[in-house]
Amino acid sequence: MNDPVLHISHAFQIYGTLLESRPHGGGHINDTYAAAFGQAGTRVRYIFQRINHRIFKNPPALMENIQRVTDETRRRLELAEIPDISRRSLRVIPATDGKAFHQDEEGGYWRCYPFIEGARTYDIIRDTRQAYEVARAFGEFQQLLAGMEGIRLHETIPDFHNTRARYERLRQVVEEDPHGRLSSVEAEWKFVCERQDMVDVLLDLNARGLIPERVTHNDTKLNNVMIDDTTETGVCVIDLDTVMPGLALYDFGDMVRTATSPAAEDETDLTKVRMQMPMFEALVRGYLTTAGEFLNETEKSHLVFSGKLIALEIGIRFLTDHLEGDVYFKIKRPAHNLDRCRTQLALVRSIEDQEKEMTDLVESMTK
Ligand code: ADP
Ligand code: GN1
Ligand code: MG
Repeated sequence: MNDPVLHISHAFQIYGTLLESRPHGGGHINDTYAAAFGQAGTRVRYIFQRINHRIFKNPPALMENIQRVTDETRRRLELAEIPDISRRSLRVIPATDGKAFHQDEEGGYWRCYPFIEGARTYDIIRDTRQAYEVARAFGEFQQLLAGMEGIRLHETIPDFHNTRARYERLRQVVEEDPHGRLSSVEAEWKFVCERQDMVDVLLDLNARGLIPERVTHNDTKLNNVMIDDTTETGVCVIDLDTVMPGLALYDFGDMVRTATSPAAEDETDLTKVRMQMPMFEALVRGYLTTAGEFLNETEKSHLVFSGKLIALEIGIRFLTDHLEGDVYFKIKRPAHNLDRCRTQLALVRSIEDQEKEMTDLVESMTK
């Protein structure tokens, strides 16, 4: 059997026998497997992940971050006497040598978490309740980490949300056009160029001390929160590779990007892509219940902008990857990254069309 989990699961502190394992989830970056173990007559599942070492250059430092972050969220939940803590925060299962990861013979880095049962992730938003819950959960995650002591977390990907750097990289790739694909993306490149002024806004506000660096998740896609099957509440924030110093607005912006449109990220019918106001309202409401207590006025007044910016930023990244020959995001078909880019830019336009109403709404909810 060509199942990598078969070769590495023994290297983790897990009791019992491996019954089965299979690829799991649809993330663009890591390789994820769900594996079941027999433990004294009970079937218990775990998640195994091979960290994408090409993208995350220093997996031991990344796992040090995750260990600290999961310890801190658990400690805070315990202090607050929250029930069901083992489903509310990821827990790193140590390797047999005590490390937070195991390195296989090919140099691959593996980690293991308990499988959060009775919950699932969604790629497309279903209703306003989910939008509220996802935003509440990510806000709570930021809140739990706000007082974390010790040294600054490692930057697992430097300049991850540096939109100026993302724009400049695209410009460079456009100039080089290594795969001769530029002629088919003239419209997208023009769209981005026309919005170049946006890329410095949050960076400037941060440089001027108006919005602070915080511990943020930085990849707050809808499908990075597990939603409980029964209660429909957001139980656990997952995908912690990019938890590092960042801006709260990057997190809110990625929620707007992924939880307001009824279309898939790679939808080819762009008429389906739109920012839906009820979802946005639910996101703001959910986020403010937890993050409202620490956000400053400048952050609150840029909630709408952050959605537009992060949609543009990820659009820029998909376009860059398309021009570079699909070296970063996993693809399933030719021009997949271009399709993804187009949905992001369509979303930017939809936000622009509704910006005034969105801004009025946030004002009415924050005054
Ligand atoms: P990627 O970085 O590739 O997006 P994720 O960490 O988000 O990887 O995992 C991919 C998917 O696997 C998630 O969307 C989720 O559905 C599932 N998953 C991840 N961790 C767990 C877990 N501990 N319990 C249950 N499902 C999980
Ligand atoms: C990637 O790992 P995943 O699929 O949750 C990417 C995000 C992008 C997202 C676009 C480490 O997230 O930054 O916003 O795809 N993660 C990394 O869907 O680059
Ligand atoms: Mg993910």
